[in-house]
Amino acid sequence: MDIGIGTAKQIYDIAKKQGWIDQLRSLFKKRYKVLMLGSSGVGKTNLIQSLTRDMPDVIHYSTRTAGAPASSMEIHSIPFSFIDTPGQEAHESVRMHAIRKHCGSVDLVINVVCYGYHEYARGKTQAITGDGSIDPKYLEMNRTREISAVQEWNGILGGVAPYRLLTVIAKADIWWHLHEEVSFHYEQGEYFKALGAAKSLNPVVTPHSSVFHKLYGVGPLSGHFDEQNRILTRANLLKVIVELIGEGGANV
Ligand SMILES: Nc1nc2c(ncn2[C@@H]2O[C@H](COP(=O)(O)OP(=O)(O)OP(=O)(O)O)[C@@H](O)[C@H]2O)c(=O)[nH]1
Ligand SMILES: [Mg+2]
Repeated sequence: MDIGIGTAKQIYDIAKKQGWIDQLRSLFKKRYKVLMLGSSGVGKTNLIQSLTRDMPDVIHYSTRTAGAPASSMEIHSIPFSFIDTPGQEAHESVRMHAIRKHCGSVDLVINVVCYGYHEYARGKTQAITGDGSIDPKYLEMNRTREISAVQEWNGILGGVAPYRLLTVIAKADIWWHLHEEVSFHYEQGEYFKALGAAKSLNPVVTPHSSVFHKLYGVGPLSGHFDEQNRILTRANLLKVIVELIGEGGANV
């Protein structure tokens, strides 16, 4: 039952007088829930950290996510809870449990991808060729993994739903010189076509960079992505999150 405006005003006045107005405000403020998905090594955890920290530390491969921790934060005074998930194939049961647990109460799904520039505990010799460049076959293999990752959850979270899908292409500091090709892949190309039921969540695609970091500490950075780009893409990401939060998909 909604309380009337008159009653709400009286409660507000009493709380103000008695000095518990801040507690009252936070009690009535909804904390929006964002579910973070994406295969291992794409940058989900660093991305959550980058929302409240200017430049988070690079995450060492030995400390990848194992559970489904929640981080509380405010963006433009709006309270959020970001649920991180573990992307590693071995953690499938933890991930699926988190998806099923939160699917009825989520306000936004953020799906993190990085055009194949995944970084794992192992894989450096496969990723980096003798001349220090990144092997295109490694990237292709990981792009296939990104598609498999979507197909794990699109049947549960896709379809008509009261939340939207935001695809964040992380690691722009590495792939920015391929901007058009990368955007096409996620907005209209192979990846978009594989979204299946998740297409009804009316996906929005946006680039991001949490840290400047060479792949496996060796691969080249884009050379076309500077500090200004980082600030602008980050500001845009925050804006899109606030705009999409609590919005329904295409048919709601
Ligand atoms: N260059 C670059 N590296 C990044 C970026 N974001 C994350 N990384 C690095 O990529 C690696 C993986 O990042 P994580 O945030 O741990 O990836 P994750 O998606 O949480 O992986 P799981 O916990 O296994 O699911 C780490 O070494 C990060 O520091 C980025 O924007 N740019
Ligand atoms: Mg993680």
